[in-house]
Amino acid sequence: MAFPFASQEAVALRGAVNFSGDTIAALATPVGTSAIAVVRASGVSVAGLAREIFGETPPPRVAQHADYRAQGGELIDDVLFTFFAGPNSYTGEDTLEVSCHGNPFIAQKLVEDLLARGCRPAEPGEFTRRAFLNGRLDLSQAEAVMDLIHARSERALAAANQQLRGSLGRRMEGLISRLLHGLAQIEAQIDFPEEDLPPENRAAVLVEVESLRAAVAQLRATARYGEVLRTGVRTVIIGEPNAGKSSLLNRLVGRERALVSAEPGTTRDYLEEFLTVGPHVLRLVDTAGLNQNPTALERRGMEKTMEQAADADLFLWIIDATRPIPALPEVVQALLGAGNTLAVFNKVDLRPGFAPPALPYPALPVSALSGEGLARLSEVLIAAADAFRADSGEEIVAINARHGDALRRAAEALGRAATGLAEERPIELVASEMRECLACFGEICGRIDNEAMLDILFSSFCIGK
Ligand SMILES: Nc1nc2c(ncn2[C@@H]2O[C@H](COP(=O)(O)OP(=O)(O)OP(=O)(O)O)[C@@H](O)[C@H]2O)c(=O)[nH]1
Ligand SMILES: [Mg+2]
Repeated sequence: MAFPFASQEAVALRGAVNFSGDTIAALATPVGTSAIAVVRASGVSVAGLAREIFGETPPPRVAQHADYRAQGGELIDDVLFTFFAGPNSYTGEDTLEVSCHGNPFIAQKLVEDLLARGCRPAEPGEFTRRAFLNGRLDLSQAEAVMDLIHARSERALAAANQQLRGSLGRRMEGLISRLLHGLAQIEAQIDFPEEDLPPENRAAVLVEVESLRAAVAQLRATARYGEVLRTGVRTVIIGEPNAGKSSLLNRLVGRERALVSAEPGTTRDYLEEFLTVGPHVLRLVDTAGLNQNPTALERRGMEKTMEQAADADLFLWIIDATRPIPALPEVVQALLGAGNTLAVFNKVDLRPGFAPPALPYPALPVSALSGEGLARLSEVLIAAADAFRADSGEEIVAINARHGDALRRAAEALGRAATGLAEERPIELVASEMRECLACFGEICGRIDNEAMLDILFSSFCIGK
């Protein structure tokens, strides 16, 4: 699983971050009552600690049953513990995992005992950070660990698993080797400054640079899907007051989440619920109705609706099938398009045989009351969520915002390199742009010497991970 660049990187970085030899410990499971809780420690003194606590150097990777006694001899719990000898552990260091009864008080006592024996409390994400620094994971894989923990849907899980297994790393390796190939053709010439690169070689490198630009653009296009996978498809329910927006939300999530009443203007503020549809998860937002002549309070509700609309991936425009199609405020109307909007004609129980009129959006008849049309609505929602997938490769590649930023800078450098080649600028300048692009590519999988950036990245993890 380790990425070929990662271990070289780790060697370079260990110096940079002053990789101290301390041993960290933390609770790896959530605080609360559960069947079991897991405490773990990682670092140079782990083997010694295991000997001290359990009276022997445990064989690696074998779960053992033992009494856990605190330093003072007090029995804390009977536990299962597993010792992992570095480098064959998650962090790459000697690691100890202790499973105790899932009582937060017991787990806390275990952690306190490990601290009393010389461990230091782990920072958020520090186990994974050590895994990265020790070359066990590249940076995109470390991020995938986080995605895996937070995945809420089948697709998000599949994408995280593939990234953990190096899908993005492999994609980047391919780009890096193509870039290096182009760069090598130029660098060879730089050694002979009196001769410029022959025009046919310039042309060949330009073709390669253009093809790399296209590949980078393709990868950047997966950012939207990445966001959709990581945060859910932001699906905003809009429409006239009383159209049945809240009723539909309740029906979809299967409980009385939002207040419903026959009085228009019931929903004043927006509310959010996660909804799993097939392999996707939607972040469903119910909003205040869009009114032609709002009162002051309704206007404030509508402003919130518009804020939500501005961030939407998808719109469910709920239209009361018993009434004429209402006009929407222009700012909202401008956001709707055939690719992001479903016109949902509600209350068709009151209009048997109703057929939706032609609109520039796919239209569906439903009844939030009877449930009619909701199975079809789910299918359409799944297809709409699938449509965010921009990459048709076998593996799901869906970049995150950090990757997107590095790729944007890579694309800019490639653009400047292409201009330089086309306009016959000095070849050194072209080479320097290509090296800039190489540095941006490298950031994605972890050729990073920026400790502040690593701090930000790993601090978003939980403690114990
Ligand atoms: N017959 C019928 N009535 C419905 C249906 N859906 C909603 N209603 C009724 O329509 C009224 C308004 O429903 P709500 O869900 O509160 O409508 P809303 O769009 O959230 O309204 P606001 O929050 O005021 O904007 C309620 O009396 C619902 O019972 C439906 O499919 N069929
Ligand atoms: Mg409502």
